[in-house]
Formats: sequence, structure tokens, C-alpha cells
Amino acid sequence: MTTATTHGGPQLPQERRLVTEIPGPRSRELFERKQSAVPPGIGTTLPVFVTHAGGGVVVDADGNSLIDFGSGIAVTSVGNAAPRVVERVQKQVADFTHTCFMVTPYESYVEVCEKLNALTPGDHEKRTFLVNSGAEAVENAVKVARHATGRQAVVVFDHGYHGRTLLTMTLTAKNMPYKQGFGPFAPEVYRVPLAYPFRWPTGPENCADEAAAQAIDMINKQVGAENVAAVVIEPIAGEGGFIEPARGFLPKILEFCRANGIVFIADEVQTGFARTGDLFACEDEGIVPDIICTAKGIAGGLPLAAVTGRSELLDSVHVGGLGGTYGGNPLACEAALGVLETIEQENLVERAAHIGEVMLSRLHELRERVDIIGDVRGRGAMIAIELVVPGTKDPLPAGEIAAKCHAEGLLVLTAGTYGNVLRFLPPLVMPDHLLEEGLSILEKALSGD
Ligand code: PLZ
Repeated sequence: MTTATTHGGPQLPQERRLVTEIPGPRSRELFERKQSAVPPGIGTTLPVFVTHAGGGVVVDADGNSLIDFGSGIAVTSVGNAAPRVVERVQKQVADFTHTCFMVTPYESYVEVCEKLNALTPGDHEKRTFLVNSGAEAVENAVKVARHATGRQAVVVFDHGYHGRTLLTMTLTAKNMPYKQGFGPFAPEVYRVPLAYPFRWPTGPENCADEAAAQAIDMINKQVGAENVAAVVIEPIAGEGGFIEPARGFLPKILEFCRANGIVFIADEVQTGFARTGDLFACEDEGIVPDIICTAKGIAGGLPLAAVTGRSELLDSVHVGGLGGTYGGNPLACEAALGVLETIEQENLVERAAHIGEVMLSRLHELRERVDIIGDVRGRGAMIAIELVVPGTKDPLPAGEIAAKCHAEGLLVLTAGTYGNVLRFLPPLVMPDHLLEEGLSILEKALSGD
């Protein structure tokens, strides 16, 4: 079926459809223009130019319809052009587009903050403020923690990713491509081990205890707990390769923070908003962060991010000490309200858990047969496989398998400190038949047939 659809959203035919090679002639032409107009620093995972997207597909300028296992890096969890988002944003864009919340406020910003205060882990008194990107949220969380504690040091973890601004790039672990040549970096940032079960030298069963002990020892010996303003951690390391810290690690780090007056900041930029089969990934081990940073899935693709935390921390900052021109733009706030309604009304937390069950059962079974799959892991609709040279744990770069999937019309992303992780982040509204078809393409690419 070739449909000349003029809108995105779930009404787009939910099918994989290849009408040209990938990328097709029109996309190749546009890519040439991109090469002349945009610097190469802005990379491209798959050079098809998009005209529509919705449900579980992305449609390109040549009329190809691709199965989307990426959601624009965990952003369009409710689907692209989700109806409740579209409706609210269309109304808002006609009413007013911007006043700057710090100049003359509007209700939707407050409503988003109220909802985040209620929905994020912990029933303590909370405050929220809104910014534009994940990096900006993390950077602001550190500002608040420093201000509230009067301390300067920030502790982060191996394999962590927190953004591309000077501070968040410094917080990020991986040199290439994020840091190379961009120094000098921000001071007072210290990195400690993460409990990475697949690669823990003494095995996964010792990982949580040993990694926590090493991390805490390093903080005590090299920094001094009394100098640490904040620990910043992703409950599942995203860009680092969907590493779920061994169970028990997060609670131990949290306990250490509580005992030493250190602000525990959870970076849920990639894991938040139903992605992992919980509304927030911290819920899995009952972690109640002091501050939680959210972005990506919060507003269905409109730029929005949030810092939510204990009122005594956030209220410690003087009047006018936080803000920004666009933070909590009214279009983005309306989109966020549409996203939260969609998550609730379409039971997307349960839907994410279901996607996880489908994916994990097929991928675990595949691992028995395919010797380059070293590890299968993740929760909900945040699943990954780590590729290795058969019989070893040596990393096998994931780019070739990803390219095979792309050629067959399945959009997958790579990740990992060693670039050897294929990660899957389908929109939570993806219909089962597309999920299964996508997995079949992946199986074929991995089996080498
Ligand atoms: N914290 C946990 O995953 C963004 C990066 C894409 P921004 N991850 C996608 C790229 O290569 O730039 C991310 C994240 C976590 C913070 C961020 C940063 O969020 O909205 O990209 O600033």
C-alpha cells in the first residue's frame, strides 16, 4: 500500500515499506545539501530525511516507511505527533507562543511542575523548575546542590553520560566523540566505578558490593565525603550501553549519600516517563533521589526538561538565581501535559513492560544461537545487546549490524563505551506486529543470513 499521507501520527499506515534502496535518491540529494550547510560534527545515524512519523514508523522523503526502534533517542515514547500532544500544541500556538515564564507566568508551566512533584519518587515536599534540554537540567541540578550544601565536588560514574555543555561534558565519561579536543574541563568532578555486571572482573555476583565499596573508598580517600555536593548517576546508563547497575549498588550509594549529607541526583533524562516499565527507573529498587532530572520523553519531542527535588534544596537558591529565556515554553508545557495524559490513558507503563517481555524473550533465545551476542539486558522498552568477539568479551563494534538493519528498514541505534552495543528504544505505542517484524530483521542481521 502506498498512501500519500499528509499527516504523521498513529493514523500513518503501521507497516514497513521499502520502495527504494536506503537511503533513496531524494534523501541522498538532501544529504548532499546537509554536507555543504551543516558541519560534520553533527553526525547522522541513518541518512534518510523524514517527512512524517507516527505510531511505530518513520516515513522518508522517498516514501519508505521504516520501523522505529529509536524514538529519536527515547523522546517520542508516546509516538510521534501523538494526538493529545498535537491538539494541545496547536491550540497553544494560536493563543500565545512565548512570554518568558520569568516575565509573565502562565498556568501550564505550574501544572507541569505540580504533576512532576506528584509523580516522581518520594512523597516529601518537592519543587520543580523547567529548562530546555537534558544537559541544562543536569547542570542546574548541580548548581542547586552546590548552593544548598555549600560544597563543590561532584561525583560521577564510569560509562556515565550527562550532556555536551562544559559541565555536563565533564561529567560524561567517554572521550570520543564527546570530549576530544574540547578541554579544559570543569573542575571538581571526580569519577568512580559503576557496577557493570557483564564486565565486572570478579563476576556479576560480586559486582554490586565490590563496586560500591570501591566507589565509596575512592570518594573518602580522594575527595573527602564532606566536600561532595552531589553524586550524579543514571539509574540505567544510557549512552554508556544500557548498563543496569548490579542490584544493590544504587541503594548502597544512596545510603552513603544520606549518611554524608551528599545530594543524590538521578539523571532520568533517558530512562524517565514509562520507558523502563516504571514511570521512573529509580522505582525499580525503591530509590528516592533528592533531585531527579528529566527531559526527552517528557514532551513528545518538544524541547523541555525539568529539575525536581526536595523543597529545602530547591528553595535554598535566592530569588532570580535560576532560569532562562525559554525554559518551560508554553508549547512544550502543553506537549508535556498531553504526554502525561497519554501515558496514563493508554497505560504506557504496562505497555513498556510488555515490550520488554517480548524483546527479552526473543533476544535471550537468540543469544543461545548467536555467538557474537555477549549480553542481553535492559528493562521495558529500553533493551540492548552487547556484541563481543566470539568466545571472548572483546568488544565487537555494532555499526555493521546496525547498517544491515537500516538497509532492511529497521532504525536501530548503537551505544556503549566500546561502541559495541545495539540499543532498542521503540515508541511505547508501537503495535506488536511491527515489534515482532523488527525483531525478525534484527535476528536475521545477527545470524549472518
Ligand atoms: N543525560 C542520561 O541520555 C542525552 C545524547 C545524544 P540533552 N542523550 C542523548 C547526543 O549524542 O548528543 C542525555 C542522556 C542523559 C543527559 C542527556 C543530555 O540531554 O537533551 O541531549 O541535552
